Amino acid sequence: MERLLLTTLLLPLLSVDSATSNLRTQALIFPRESTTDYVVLTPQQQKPLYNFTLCMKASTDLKRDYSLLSYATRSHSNALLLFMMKSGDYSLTIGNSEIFFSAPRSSKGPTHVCVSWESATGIATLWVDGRPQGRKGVHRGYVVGADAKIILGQEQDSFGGGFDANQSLVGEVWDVHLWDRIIPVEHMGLSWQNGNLLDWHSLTFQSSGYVVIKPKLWR
Ligand SMILES: *[C@@H]1O[C@H](CO)[C@@H](O)[C@H](O)[C@H]1NC(C)=O
Ligand SMILES: *[C@@H]1O[C@H](CO)[C@@H](O)[C@H](O)[C@H]1NC(C)=O
Ligand SMILES: [Ca+2]
Repeated sequence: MERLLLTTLLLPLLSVDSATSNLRTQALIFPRESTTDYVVLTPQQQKPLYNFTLCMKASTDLKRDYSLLSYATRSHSNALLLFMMKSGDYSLTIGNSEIFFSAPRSSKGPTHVCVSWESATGIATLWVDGRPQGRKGVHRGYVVGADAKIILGQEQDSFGGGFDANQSLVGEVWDVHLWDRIIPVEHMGLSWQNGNLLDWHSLTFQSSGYVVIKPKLWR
């Protein structure tokens, strides 16, 4: 009886926690600077990444560093981190090894960024607004672990935590897609491509703190 009561009390709480939605027309807004506002994304499959492509769109007018996507494992809090530097350079960290790409600072409005990486060669390629920004080598031979916390809005210094308000994203993100492979060059920067690990059109996520979902302002 007590157990039944507990189950009926807990179930509605648990079911609102993590949901799968089609966010095709929607953006996630992080309206304020904080260490408490973030979204945890659950991939469609948990698998180690030998290759990946990550694409996302973001809009912010921050003039400091901020995290675009933070993927932590228990052994590496920066297993995969896409981070924007105050300078306007992009930082990509793979297994705690960091490289930088200088890219044209888009004046305002949204940025569409894609990054791919291949373990066998360590080659990473950054694309901004559909244009390649160059290739660099980082952490050849590393494998991005499967058991991960994938977080938007905050940068993890530990598994699922260690947030710093100075690295939080204040702004909005949408069209986040992650593949376990390098997608063809002609598809980089096309928003209709759906990731097989993270798919904005079928996204399982859980938000914490002050995060708002609204129709996209930009395509
Ligand atoms: C990663 O990509 C390389 C070629 O780019 C391919 O040979 C390899 O099989 C891929 N690995 C996996 C696990 O998909
Ligand atoms: C945030 O950055 C500012 C300027 O660099 C610094 O003065 C402040 O102490 C930082 N705050 C935190 C919480 O790290
Ligand atoms: Ca940090």
